Amino acid sequence: MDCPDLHICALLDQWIDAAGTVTLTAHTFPDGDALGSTVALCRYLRERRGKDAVVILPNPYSEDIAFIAADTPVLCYSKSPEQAEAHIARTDLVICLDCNAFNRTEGLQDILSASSARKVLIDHHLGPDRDAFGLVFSTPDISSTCEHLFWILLQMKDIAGDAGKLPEVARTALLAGMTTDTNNFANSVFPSTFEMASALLAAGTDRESVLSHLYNSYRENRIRLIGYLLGEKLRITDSGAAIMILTADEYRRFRLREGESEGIVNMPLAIRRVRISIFLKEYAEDGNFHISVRSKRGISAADYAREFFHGGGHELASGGRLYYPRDIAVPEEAEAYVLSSLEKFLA
Ligand SMILES: [Mn+2]
Repeated sequence: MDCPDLHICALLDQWIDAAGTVTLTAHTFPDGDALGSTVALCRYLRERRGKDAVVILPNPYSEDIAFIAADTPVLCYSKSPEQAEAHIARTDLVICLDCNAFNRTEGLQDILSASSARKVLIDHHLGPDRDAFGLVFSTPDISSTCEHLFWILLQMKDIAGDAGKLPEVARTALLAGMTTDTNNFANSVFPSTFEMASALLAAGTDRESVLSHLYNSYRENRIRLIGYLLGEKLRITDSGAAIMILTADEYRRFRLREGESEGIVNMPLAIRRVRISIFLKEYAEDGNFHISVRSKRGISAADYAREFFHGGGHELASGGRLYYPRDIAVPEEAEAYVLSSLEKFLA
């Protein structure tokens, strides 16, 4: 892999040396890559550099990925705001991972923006908010933030290219985050992604355990939900768009927990004639719809999410929101909105 910019790696090394207390943060509704990258960097900073480093996430992550955190100190701002604010108040260095701007950190946005600490961005989404950070590591040409962080960590003086010097929990977290963002090597995979995996395996990281946690540890509810959605709810348009809408009512009926509908949006892409897949989840807490979009090569999920759902993300994997009454008058109009947006977009 082309090394990340050596000059800014050296600066990051110096900024870490100069810091006593560090805050690691990531985007709202943290996924495996967000949790994996913050946990990995936290463990490195604590175990190798002796820093008072804490992961502070906007809200809780799902149980499916809890194994990644192991015994790392992780605070959820929505659950323990006082503790989180106290740590940020004494923080010298804020590192924002898998998140291109503080406005994706929900309640943390104002506190982080106002903090006088030095700020670093490590990410792989399009459109980083460069002005908000003193150091920016940003490239979309990489599998995941975990991979990006891996190559940056190898440039640190004490690691010097030897993945075996990374703490074990950090190595596992990096492998897990990359695995979730690539759907286990199915998308966004670069030659460097295999190199990273190879180096982590050579260092003794237990991939079978990671895979077992990620793919063979679901609750029965999720699998029953998949059967229901694919059997009863999936609609495929003549233009090759797959649409699934999960209502707040169904969410309750299946007793789902946060994150348990994650990844279902990918499934209709297995159908030959499907070119783009849209998954809407009515979110009971704010009443709006959370949208996930996945597409096959040649169709931009990012453009679609940006144009119609106040969102964005990666070329083939992105997300957004559908608000009412701003975008639609009542929740029941969601499907009609999606159908008309698709007609415009695929025309
Ligand atoms: Mn990511």
